[in-house]
Amino acid sequence: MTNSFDKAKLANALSSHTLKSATRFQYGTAGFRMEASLLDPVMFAVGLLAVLRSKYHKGKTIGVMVTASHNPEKDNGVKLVEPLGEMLVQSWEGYATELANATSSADAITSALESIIAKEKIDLSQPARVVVARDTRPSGKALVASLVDGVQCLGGEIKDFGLFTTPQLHYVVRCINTAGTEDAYGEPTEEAYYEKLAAAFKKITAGYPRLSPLLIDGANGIGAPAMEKLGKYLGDSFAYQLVNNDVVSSGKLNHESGADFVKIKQTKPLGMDLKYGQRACSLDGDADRIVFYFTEEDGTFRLLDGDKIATLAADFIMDLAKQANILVQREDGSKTPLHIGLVQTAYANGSSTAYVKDTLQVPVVFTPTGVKHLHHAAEEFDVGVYFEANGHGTVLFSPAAIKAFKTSVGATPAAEKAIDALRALTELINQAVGDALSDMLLVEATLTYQQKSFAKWNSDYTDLPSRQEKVKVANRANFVPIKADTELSHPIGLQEKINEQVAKFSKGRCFVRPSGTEDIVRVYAEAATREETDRLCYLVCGLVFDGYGGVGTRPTTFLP
Ligand code: NG1
Ligand code: ZN
Repeated sequence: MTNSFDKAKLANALSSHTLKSATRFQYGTAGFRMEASLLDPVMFAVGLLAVLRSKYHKGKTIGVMVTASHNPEKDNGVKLVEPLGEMLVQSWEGYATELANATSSADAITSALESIIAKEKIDLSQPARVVVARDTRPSGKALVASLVDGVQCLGGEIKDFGLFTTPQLHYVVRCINTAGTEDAYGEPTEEAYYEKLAAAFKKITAGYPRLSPLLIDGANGIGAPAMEKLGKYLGDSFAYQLVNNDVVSSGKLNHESGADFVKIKQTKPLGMDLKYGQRACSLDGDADRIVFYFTEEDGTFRLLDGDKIATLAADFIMDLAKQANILVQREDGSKTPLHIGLVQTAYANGSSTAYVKDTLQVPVVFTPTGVKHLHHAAEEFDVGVYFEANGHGTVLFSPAAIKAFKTSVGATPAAEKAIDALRALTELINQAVGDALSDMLLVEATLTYQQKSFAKWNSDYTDLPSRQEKVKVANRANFVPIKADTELSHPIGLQEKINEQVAKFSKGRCFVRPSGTEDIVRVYAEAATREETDRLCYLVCGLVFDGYGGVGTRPTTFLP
């Protein structure tokens, strides 16, 4: 067991990355995220922490993704990925915060490192392996170089995969760490990723007429070139047209485009000519979110968001399992039907929750915002379907479910076909993390198998009108969410005032929570009509702004 490191080497390496401003860093919902120009010391600290995390896991490979997802191009961010491709374990998020803030001096960083090594009993003689990738942001390359300095100064090995989508980085991390085991996830290369998805998609859709071409908005980010490459592997099995695929011009990334823009503004992206009868989708800046949409004949915009993707997927898998008569082996020796569950957050549309419970008759679990919470809850089911309304999510299959699919024999040709489709779905759906390209193919495979149009899919249930707004406040840390983000415990008194407003509206629901990725609080409202929804949202934004530290312009611009 070794617990000492070369302090002079650390001090020397830090001297090129010392924190010079008074910025306080915090590892939040999606890692560190802020203006790219502030991130250099953070990257160095993350390099150090990745080495410790790898040594803690006895040399397993740790992933680092450099991205700020749907945020503007000037921002960037970084998050750590665990050996099986999950997000960094929560108990280490505090260490990330401590180390990043300790980059102001050699003494501070040395003692922060020593304290983590002691607390976690890390044996520094273990090897350390780190892989890194980045999205198309211009700031990414230099930030990766700072990370490399951090990794190397503690003697870690680093492999740079260059430009990747976030889910591709998670995929390779899982592949590397499962190689040669019975859970082997695939070859850790970009090509193998495309090959795996394309082969599974072709298996499910074989023999069915192809759907009309899908318009894909690449948000002028990494999803665009990735889609072009995936398209080559899909060949004739999938027809699409890519727009917003300019990753060269500056300022275009996520600009009035991408999944977040489309979801929040409930309108098509810039750069897309969406005609009646066409089907479209938008990826976000790092291609881990996707939403679908179309327009009615009268031009009305219809959004098929994460809630609709979740219900489509749950319904499809339940149907296949029924046709295949899948029974899962339990630990007590019994065999019982597949236990399927759906995980949502407070941002899920109320109609979707009612549809899942009442029509699909599938249990729903609510977690706080942020996919790490949803992912965890989904692991409790044989098939755990989790999606945030914003289009970030996936479907997890338990080892027992995968075993049941592998060993089941269909009693009829139809049952055999359903089993084949279930097996292919376990290959098609990214098991590590929400993945826009994988989710896109999941939706398209489902719709192809069911020969279902977007309009038919949309008619499963009707969304209640909803609105999400941002309010800038002096200190968002004053807002403390409880009950899976549906209420606030602080500031004292605000929740009662929100409740008073909500009570005035038919089917009214409204909650306020601080964002973990932006310096704002979010206000979400739902009610029976568009007018009431907008009014409720406006009233609560006003409450927050006027009484609880609003700064800048009072948010009234969306008043009808
Ligand atoms: P914050 O900024 O904490 O609301 C946003 C999303 C989350 C999650 C993270 C990570 C909403 C309302 N919030 O978090 O769901 O996706 O970004 O990207 O969509
Ligand atoms: Zn994203």
